[in-house]
Amino acid sequence: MSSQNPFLLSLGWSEFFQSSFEKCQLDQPATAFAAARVVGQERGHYRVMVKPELILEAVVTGKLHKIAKAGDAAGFPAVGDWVAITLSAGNRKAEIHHVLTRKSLVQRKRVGNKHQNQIIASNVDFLMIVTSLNEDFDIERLGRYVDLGQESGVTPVLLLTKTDLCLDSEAYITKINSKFPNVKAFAISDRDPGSLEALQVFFSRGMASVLVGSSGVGKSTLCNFLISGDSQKTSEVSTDSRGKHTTTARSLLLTRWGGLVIDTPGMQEIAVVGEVQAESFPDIEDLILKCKFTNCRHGADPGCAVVRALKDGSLENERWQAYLAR
Ligand SMILES: Nc1nc2c(ncn2[C@@H]2O[C@H](COP(=O)(O)OP(=O)(O)OP(=O)(O)O)[C@@H](O)[C@H]2O)c(=O)[nH]1
Ligand SMILES: [Mg+2]
Ligand SMILES: [Zn+2]
Repeated sequence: MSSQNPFLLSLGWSEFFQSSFEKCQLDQPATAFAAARVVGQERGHYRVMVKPELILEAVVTGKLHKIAKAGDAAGFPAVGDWVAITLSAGNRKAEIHHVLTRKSLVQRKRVGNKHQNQIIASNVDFLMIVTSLNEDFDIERLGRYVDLGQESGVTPVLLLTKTDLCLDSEAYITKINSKFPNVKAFAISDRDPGSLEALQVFFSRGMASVLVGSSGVGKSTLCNFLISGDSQKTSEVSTDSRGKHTTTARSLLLTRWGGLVIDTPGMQEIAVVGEVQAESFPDIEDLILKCKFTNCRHGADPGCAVVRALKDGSLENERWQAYLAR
């Protein structure tokens, strides 16, 4: 594994990750690891990029699962992570043995679970805080996102979308500049490609960004422009009952300028600290999959993984109640 591997370099590999990788390899000389980057994650299933155009389904090894489980959510791989893998199933699947040391980590507190934070993205340079210039605009919430970026070691950037629908974008910009003098802010619209070209510096080769913000503000629309017609996009969106395309999983994509971007689901999933928002429960959904019966009612049914987890304390009752009340 050479640090000069052009493919790895184009994906953001550096000496920093190389040395973490070498350490894993030294600790386990009998296993030949390859480096890969986590580009997708949904409910305990991962997708890792191993080579250009080669994305494999991946799971964590039992050993890593055990170690991660004993700590907090940060022990599990997240989108953006570099990982040490081996190939399995005739090179069609990957097993993740180690998460390489992270350069940065954006994470959130979970509603109803003090011990399990929610990882938004790892190893990114910019936290792109997306808000549309309408009902969604909430300067206090933007402030919490800015704080989150700063606490995570990631530079926050404000993207004000849908300027085409707003008569006084200038007023918003003035307000934002006075409230956040040290944060760069851009007014953009997907109807105005020129406004998007201004973002090139953040999405160039060697840079990685994560898009966060409420549902419907235009994160995926921006992503679409950034990846310009990459077919991966469509696999990441599902149509909900109202016929709305909404992002359901995090994914890392290569931009037209050679940088990387991570799209995330909107606020239904990402709860801002201090705000009680509906959120997803991937840990509980994973548990439910382990119940003996598919129609388990998570009460008196035998072999219930939820009841077991509540008993052994790995699932807090508070979090289970939050799930039930969602
Ligand atoms: N007028 C206008 N509409 C836009 C703009 N950007 C996005 N939209 C529209 O806003 C709607 C929501 O956009 P998405 O990109 O799916 O929003 P999202 O932030 O990814 O939403 P979630 O995946 O649910 O978090 C779509 O109908 C877009 O066409 C814009 O600049 N101007
Ligand atoms: Mg989306
Ligand atoms: Zn059950």
